Amino acid sequence: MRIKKSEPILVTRPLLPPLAEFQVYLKDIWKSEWLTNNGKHHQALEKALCEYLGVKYISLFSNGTLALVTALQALRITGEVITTPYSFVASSHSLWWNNIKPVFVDIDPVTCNLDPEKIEEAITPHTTAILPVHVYGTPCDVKRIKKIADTYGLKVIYDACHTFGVKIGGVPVLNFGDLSVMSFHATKVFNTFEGGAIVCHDAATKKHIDNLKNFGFLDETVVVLPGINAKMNEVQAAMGRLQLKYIDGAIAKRKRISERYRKGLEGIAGISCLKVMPKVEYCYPYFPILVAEPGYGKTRDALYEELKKHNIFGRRYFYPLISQFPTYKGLESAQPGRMPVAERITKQVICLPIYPGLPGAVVDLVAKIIRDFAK
Ligand code: T4K
Repeated sequence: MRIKKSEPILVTRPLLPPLAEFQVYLKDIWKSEWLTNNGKHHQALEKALCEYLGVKYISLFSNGTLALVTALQALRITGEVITTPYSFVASSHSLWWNNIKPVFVDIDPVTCNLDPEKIEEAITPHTTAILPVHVYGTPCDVKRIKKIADTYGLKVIYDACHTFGVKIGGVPVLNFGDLSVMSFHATKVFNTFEGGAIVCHDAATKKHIDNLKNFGFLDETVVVLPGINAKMNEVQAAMGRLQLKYIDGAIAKRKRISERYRKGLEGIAGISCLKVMPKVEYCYPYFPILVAEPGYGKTRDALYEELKKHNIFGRRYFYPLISQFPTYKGLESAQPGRMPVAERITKQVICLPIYPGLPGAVVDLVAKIIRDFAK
């Protein structure tokens, strides 16, 4: 199979339901003349998501970053927060926007998530919370993180932006931690163009979060908090409602693509895929591979460029590490050599294209290019 120059294969493409079905929603929104501020589609999506995801309370947001910023506000987190350097920058930027100092801790080489073994030694009298990320949708070691948090009286806010509908032993991963934050960006498994959410476990917290995302308004004339505007609008919410109709099929297709990659890449020296964890139901948002130069014979960046020559645009999520960006690199916890696992993996990773419409033949071709380039 050859890929036409005019049709690059991108790392991800949005889930787009049939336009005609979306137009039905748009007509309804036009007719109602209600565009935002907790409209009927917003309310319906919150209800539908609670049912689909198996969570009690959800507050929709205009994007995942504002949801992260607001989650930290909601729990009044201050001082230092332990987090991972191996994520999208928004995870740490949410701390910066709250004037909180991120303390970076190394990751586990199997899951690429915050290593629970290394959390305790990073706790100081200023630590108030842990902000782990379920990277690539692989759940963190939620039980051990809870134990540490309980021992030291810390809050846990999960960045669950990659974990749509993920379950561990049948339990939704979103039910762990004090709060979980989701992203419904166009590139995610489930999208509302831009969008996000906070999952919480009680009605009072949801009310507090809803106030925070709406300027702090309690009613027409009472403002109880210095809230922000982070509301999801009706067009976004309608897109979410429609996505739910197609989401199971989309995740099933992602699963098939993931399995096809694993098979196609089997036995290539120096190329490894992330381990499939037992009892986990995944949503397959990304398909990362690690390129170990000594075994493979070529560097990660050489393979990345080779794929581009074939019109295949993987992405090096997450390179560089967040701790290597100018905003953070002066921090003590960010110093080179402090996080050897993250420092290695960030130089080895390429996320290969994965999205529901990706043809199986392209998956086979990508695997073949990777195999042939090693020779
Ligand atoms: N925490 C974590 C762990 C996250 O991964 C993210 C977001 C957040 C927090 C923050 O949530 P949000 O505030 O974004 O809701 C993309 C996304 O913009 C970002 O949402 C995502 N993580 C991150 C991992 O990836 P870029 O800068 O790589 O996006 P971009 O524009 O280069 O697009 C990536 C690929 O997708 C390209 O190959 C093009 C393709 N694409 C993109 C868009 C926007 C499409 O085919 N259609 C599209 O509409 O950040």
